[in-house]
Amino acid sequence: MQRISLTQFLIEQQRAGRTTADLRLLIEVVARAVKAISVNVSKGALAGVLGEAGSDNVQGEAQKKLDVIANEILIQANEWGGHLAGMASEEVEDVRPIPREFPKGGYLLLFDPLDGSSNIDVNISVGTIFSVLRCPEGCVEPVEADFLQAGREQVAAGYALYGPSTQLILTVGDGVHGFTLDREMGSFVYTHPFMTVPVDTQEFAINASNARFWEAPIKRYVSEMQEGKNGPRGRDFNMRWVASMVADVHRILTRGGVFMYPVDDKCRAQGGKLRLMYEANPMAMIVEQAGGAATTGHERIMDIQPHKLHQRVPVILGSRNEVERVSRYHAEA
Ligand code: P6P
Repeated sequence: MQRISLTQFLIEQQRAGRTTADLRLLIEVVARAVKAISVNVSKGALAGVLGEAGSDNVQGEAQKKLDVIANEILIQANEWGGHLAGMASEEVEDVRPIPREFPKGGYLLLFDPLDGSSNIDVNISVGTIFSVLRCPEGCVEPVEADFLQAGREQVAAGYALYGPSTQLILTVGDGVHGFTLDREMGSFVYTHPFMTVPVDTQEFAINASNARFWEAPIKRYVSEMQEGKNGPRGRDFNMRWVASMVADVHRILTRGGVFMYPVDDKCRAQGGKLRLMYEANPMAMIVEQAGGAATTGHERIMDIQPHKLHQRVPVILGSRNEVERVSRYHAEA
């Protein structure tokens, strides 16, 4: 089989008018950065990159050394890239406009540099999530307000999964495409064209230790799945929870499922657990482009008008028929 590289794929997308040269080159810079992150993640204990960094991020979460390393790799790679007007990171309080003296482009890049990093020290898959928006016309030094665009405005979204193999999953608005890192060649090879989420599933993903905090629709939905063929669903289900959104979403993209991090009594004050701009929105774009659905239980995630950069939202995404069922239960409550 002829091997197609990420570069060739992106050039084809550009020839078909689905990306601009600037967006193609931006994605290539991000791909190079995630290769460098993959090298650091895979070294583990050999490179002294495990454990705590001794600092907290803007979320008040203790940073792992690899959180800081991944964040620095992405910022340094993209600062010089010449395709961006600004960046925003889960790890950094404020947005980062590209300095005046640096080459600039017309896009805004948002990212969670190392999602699921609590799994690093136990050698479980983690990932990088990114989202690309257009910089508003005439904006030279973007401020936070310029980033606060609904998820439907995204021009590209993707994630890297640092698992048994390193994969890059990408959409530029024409389906979802997967690439696998060939470590010997140092290049991403196009291995998964047009990934789709099956509309039905046997699997659900939720942190069941929060059950006592859930709202009634989620309690109803999960208990029906736990009742299996003895209950109203008439069939058995399985549960998975990696506590690494990228790993859970990738499994769902590969074989179906429904991922839930709903609002509950524990996280209601923050609006939810997961962050809208660089977790929920990019994953929502990917899942919708793959034929799935992504809601808060009440509304489509990509229709939410953000009001702050690090805003949190409830997330229910995956196999369309299951996400719609959860939404129905919310409407009936
Ligand atoms: P919990 C990782 O910290 C993360 O942001 C997502 O990757 C993951 O799905 C979720 O939080 C796990 O949360 O409460 O199960 O630890």
